[in-house]
Amino acid sequence: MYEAGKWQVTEAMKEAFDTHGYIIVRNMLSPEEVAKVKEAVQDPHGIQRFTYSTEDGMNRANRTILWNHPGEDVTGVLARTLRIAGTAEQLMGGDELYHYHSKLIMKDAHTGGAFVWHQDYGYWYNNGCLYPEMCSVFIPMDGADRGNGCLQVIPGSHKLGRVEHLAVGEHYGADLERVEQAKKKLGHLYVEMKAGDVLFFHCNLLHTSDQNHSNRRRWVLIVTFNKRSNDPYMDHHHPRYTPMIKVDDSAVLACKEKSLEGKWFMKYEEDVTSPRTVH
Ligand SMILES: O=C(O)CCC(=O)C(=O)O
Repeated sequence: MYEAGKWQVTEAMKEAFDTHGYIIVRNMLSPEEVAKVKEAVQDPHGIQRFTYSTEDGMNRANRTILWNHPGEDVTGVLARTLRIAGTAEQLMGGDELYHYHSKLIMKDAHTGGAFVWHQDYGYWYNNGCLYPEMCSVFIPMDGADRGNGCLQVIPGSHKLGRVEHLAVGEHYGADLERVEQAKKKLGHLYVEMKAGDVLFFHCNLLHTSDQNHSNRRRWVLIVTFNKRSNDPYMDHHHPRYTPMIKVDDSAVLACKEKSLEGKWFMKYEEDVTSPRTVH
């Protein structure tokens, strides 16, 4: 549970992250902060202009907005706070992290698509990242539960190493035989979260989410980081090492910047992380 002004990553949190491949921090964003970030991500004149749709291969789709550099607007400031970037850095062992990319996944009411079981490193491996020394921070904008397609994880699966990934619709999915065996051995968890809770997870943690058949949308902001020491060995559609300036936690509410300059938004055809079968 997060307490403003008192937050620190403890040995117990680091141990939990190393053991299970994730930690959940409840109430890490205040309702006021969530409202501010939500207003920004919903603004039709803001990042919404960069939306594209990704089919799930099962007749549904999610809408996505992806940007490579954090920038100075509230989404970029949040990603660079000590609370988010600093916590991720400590959980990943203390080496310098840089912003790899962020995205808003819009799993809309009634129409939102699924994500097949995968590891983020299953994608990022192909980008010239030698080590699985990367992580994601999952920041729901809405309550996420079994009904509207919350994230599901296999605790401890980050220790399996990289599992083979194959094309499923417009996603790459982990080899299902491995996933089934891992579920039998390690169990499987629905990560139900309120807006304001934050999930930090390792890039080899197997995760998935179901389609959204409910009348409640499930939007999430996902911030991803790589280690400076794991600078990708080739140019690709996400940044190689770029220094990241961390900011104080108070910067979220203080942020007035609306400019999206320098964020390097991805176009649908540039996001080659996914196999493209439907256009
Ligand atoms: O939003 C979700 O349910 C999962 C997103 C995800 O796993 C991804 O974008 O790689």
